[in-house]
Amino acid sequence: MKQTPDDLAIFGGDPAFREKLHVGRPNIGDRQRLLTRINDLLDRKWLTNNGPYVRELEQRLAAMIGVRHCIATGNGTVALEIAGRALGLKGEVIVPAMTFIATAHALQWQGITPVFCDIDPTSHNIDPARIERLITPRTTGIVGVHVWGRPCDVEALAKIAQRQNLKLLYDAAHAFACSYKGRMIGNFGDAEVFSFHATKFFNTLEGGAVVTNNDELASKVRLMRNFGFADYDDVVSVGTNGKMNEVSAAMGLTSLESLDRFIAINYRNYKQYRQELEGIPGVQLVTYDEAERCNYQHIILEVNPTTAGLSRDRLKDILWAENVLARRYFYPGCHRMEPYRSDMAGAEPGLPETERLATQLLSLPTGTAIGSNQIRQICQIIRLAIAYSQSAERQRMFAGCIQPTPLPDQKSS
Ligand code: T4K
Repeated sequence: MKQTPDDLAIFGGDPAFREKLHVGRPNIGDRQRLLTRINDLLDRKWLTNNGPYVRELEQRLAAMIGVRHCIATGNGTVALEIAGRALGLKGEVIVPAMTFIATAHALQWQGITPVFCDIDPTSHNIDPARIERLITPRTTGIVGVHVWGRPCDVEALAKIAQRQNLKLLYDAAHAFACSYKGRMIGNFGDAEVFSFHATKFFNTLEGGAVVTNNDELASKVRLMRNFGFADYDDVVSVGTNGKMNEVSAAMGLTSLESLDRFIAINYRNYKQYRQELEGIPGVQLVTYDEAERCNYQHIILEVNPTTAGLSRDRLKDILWAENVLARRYFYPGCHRMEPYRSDMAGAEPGLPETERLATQLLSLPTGTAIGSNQIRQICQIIRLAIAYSQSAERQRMFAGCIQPTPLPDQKSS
């Protein structure tokens, strides 16, 4: 365990960890059960196209969420594209910029213009108070994102959508197994979309789902997921290939059996981070409402550079030197990425909270790959870095010591 700032790797100490600690390391359930399922599906020779594992997974997910329809897809992005298309989104759609780029791209990919709305600085979710001023005659919908799994203000958004006759879709990529006022996420808006990507706490390797209580919408989504085929040789609508394959569904069924364990580990990690980071000036952990169901899959730090005496980026560099690959989710905000950055060139984005938080949030490793001892060390590194940087004299040295972060090298490790 590092004792003094001089032990920090950024100043020449040994890195705290020999192996890199990633954000988003996949959780894997019972391997034997997974392999048995994979053997079964190979024997069955039914590998994709609405196979038995996909149908079983859809039923289990719908039952767990308490929603009428669950349509499994190849990933969360295609689920967003299909749901948006089935809802008839076109023209302009209001979205937060504080999200993964897929939320905006899923619209833009279909010729829909995402109109970026600022977020509430407390919840990090789209701010309902700022939506109506963005509505134009071309606006057809709102896409809310339950960032970090903390629900959007679903009541306020429903009122706006109803008043303005807009469709309401939720990107619930972070919010699988979370609830709002006891009702599971998946039951709000016209439809909600999950991602079951490898980095999500519940994963199907790649995967996603559209969930809805609207029967007509569900039928449209099912058709669109499979090229618009209603039957052999019978195409009744435009469609794409959004299908989930059987290996992914086998992974999903296996992950589902370990869901409670994954959540318990995430919760334990969250509580430890919370306890260890308590009282460190300038860093605040994003907290969760423990009265609700929550997956606790994101450990998000908000770094106040004035109080902490160092910026989020500097803290990230210090952690990376220790092989803790903390991530700047979501930086720099969708509106500062292409093609949106060029489309808005010269225009004032009008997203002050998004801009500020994009420079202050840092995602830390959690999940089944991270243990208590590692969390203790990560928090100690943060504690030492901040204690050190708060001395004005040392701060100047600090500024000189730290080089810009290289591109993530985990892909080559
Ligand atoms: N909406 C929201 C709000 C989302 O967050 C996402 C996805 C979507 C929509 C779209 O859903 P999908 O179409 O992806 O189903 C990652 C994920 O690729 C992405 O799924 C996720 N959000 C996003 C938040 O994170 P990157 O570019 O940061 O991924 P990458 O490759 O840097 O991986 C992250 C870390 O995970 C790395 O440090 C290494 C580790 N990792 C990753 C993979 C794939 C592993 O240890 N093993 C693995 O197999 O986007």
